[in-house]
Amino acid sequence: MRFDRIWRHATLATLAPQRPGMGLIESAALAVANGRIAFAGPMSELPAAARAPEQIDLGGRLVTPGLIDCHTHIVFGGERSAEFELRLAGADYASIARAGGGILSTVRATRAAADETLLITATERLQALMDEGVTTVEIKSGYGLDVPTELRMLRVARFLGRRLPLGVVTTLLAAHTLPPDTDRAAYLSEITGELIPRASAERLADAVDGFCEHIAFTATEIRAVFQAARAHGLPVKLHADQLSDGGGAALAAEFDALSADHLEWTGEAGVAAMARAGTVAVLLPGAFHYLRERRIPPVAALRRAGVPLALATDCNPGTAPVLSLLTVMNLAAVQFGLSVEETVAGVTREAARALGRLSDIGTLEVGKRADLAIWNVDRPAELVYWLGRNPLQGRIWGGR
Ligand code: DI6
Ligand code: FE
Repeated sequence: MRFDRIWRHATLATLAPQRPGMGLIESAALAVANGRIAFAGPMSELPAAARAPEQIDLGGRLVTPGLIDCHTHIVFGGERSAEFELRLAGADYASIARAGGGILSTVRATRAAADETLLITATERLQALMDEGVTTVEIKSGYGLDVPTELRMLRVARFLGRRLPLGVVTTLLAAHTLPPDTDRAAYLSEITGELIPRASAERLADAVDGFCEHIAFTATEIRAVFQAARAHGLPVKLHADQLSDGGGAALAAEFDALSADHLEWTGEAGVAAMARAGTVAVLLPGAFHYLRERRIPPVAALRRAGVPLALATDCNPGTAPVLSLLTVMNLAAVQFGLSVEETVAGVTREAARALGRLSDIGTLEVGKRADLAIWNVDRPAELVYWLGRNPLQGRIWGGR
């Protein structure tokens, strides 16, 4: 039986849903063929006739699915450290945004940035994530806020997915905030009548997102955006209940959203609606940390309701200039009370689910992409325990 590569003496954290916990298999083997997992199980069950030109003994090291960062705004121009200093001196995010800073500050920088600049700066940030074993990243638009720049951002994201050894999933977030000097109704018509149809027709976006918040768009406005997304066959996700309970989680669930993200202010009704719809909760402790939030998402209620929990960096220049998914796992455990198992699942299986890609990535199961992370640790908890240590031993993308 011929494979391309076989890893032996591994400890596999399969995250296979039918296995308990993280689906750990000790003294395991994993074999790949044509970029796909062809065997993942006890070495004793590997066929005796298994052959491969390359066979690696891992000496018991941990192997997880490649990490998945399912919520980023990683393509953008400029940076906002000056705003960060203002916030350290007592200014708050919402008042900076209302004064024309915040997202709009990055919109001005992104509109002025050449494609090459956006590519170079995003590549540098993506490399930091890949250095920690990330094999798939979701990239949102949302700093263009006009048709040409929103589409340009999505094209840059697609180009990054072609140029780098990395899976890239794109999301149109034109409904991020109202662009300056623009009529609300006119901009929403531009989103629903031009941006979504073109992003769909040109296959630039895999989903549509929005920011449902008092400093951005109302539930009624987001509903119109989601109706247009549905009309053009695009799934939706939502920045929901981040700074206030605007009913975002329930609105996301109403449209069977892939995910509702942030959720610091989500109430019981929103949790129940998400559970009914199968909408994934994407928790973003990086933004919680940078905004000095005091109210954590309703993790216990989400857990009781069986809502899947995913984690992501939310990498963006304003509320989460975060380039470490391992740090996010630690923050989620320490600040939000997630278990080690929940944090590892949150950046693998559940992150894949939040992207609608669980059939292809997110677990170590036969037939899935051979996206793997090999760790120089004895226990999975060591991935969450350290701050500032990167124990990645090897990153495998598509079996290579
Ligand atoms: N919520 C956030 O935390 C980011 N966007 C959003 O909808 C903030 C983006 C920024 O401040 O640039
Ligand atoms: Fe975000």
